[in-house]
Amino acid sequence: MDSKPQLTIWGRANSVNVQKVLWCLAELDLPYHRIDAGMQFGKNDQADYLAMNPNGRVPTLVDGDYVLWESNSVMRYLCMAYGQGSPIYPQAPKARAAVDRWLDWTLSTLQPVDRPVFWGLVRTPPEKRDMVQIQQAADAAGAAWRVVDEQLASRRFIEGDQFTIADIALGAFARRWLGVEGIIKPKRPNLERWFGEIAPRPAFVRFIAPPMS
Ligand SMILES: N[C@@H](CCC(=O)N[C@@H](CS)C(=O)NCC(=O)O)C(=O)O
Repeated sequence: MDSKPQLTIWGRANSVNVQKVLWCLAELDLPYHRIDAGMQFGKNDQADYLAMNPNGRVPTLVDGDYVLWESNSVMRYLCMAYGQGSPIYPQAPKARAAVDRWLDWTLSTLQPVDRPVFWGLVRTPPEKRDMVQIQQAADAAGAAWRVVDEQLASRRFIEGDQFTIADIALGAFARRWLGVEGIIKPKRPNLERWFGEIAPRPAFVRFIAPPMS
């Protein structure tokens, strides 16, 4: 595999799914070029973009003539292609599968309940917010975060002593959950302890910590 990749990421930097990929790239110390696309930047509804990603969603990775969409798959690919055995995506089957399940879990379980909370409180003007619906979604999100909190009760990172791309996927969503205000959230002390540990990482500071929009 080429040791000097020519990577392009399509996607706006305030998208949680783009943020995960940018964080992963930084952890792997990989150079890349990012092109704004999605929401106010448009482009993702254009034929050229849809030819790369028929979902019309961001992010999309372009690596030479190879094109890949789905943020978690992009993170896995970057680790496998350019991570040179990086511990952020362990190779042993059990350890790798344990990381993978959190990537699946964020998409299948967490994102559906995070989305209404984030959109309601960050991307909807106060006068248009349905606080009853937002709190219902927040209750469901709080229940989902309990699973993470319990896992973290006996682990430094989500899968043990090693920071992995599972911490990236969860950390990008945790920044939103812990960052929104105006809802009742259950106390999750292990989650907060873990968050305090990942938040100083330079890639988190650069890509995840900036104000939500
Ligand atoms: N499962 C996909 C979801 C992609 C997705 O829904 N991206 C959102 C942003 S987080 C999007 O493209 N929204 C439309 C837009 O930005 O115009 C992934 O993880 O890549």
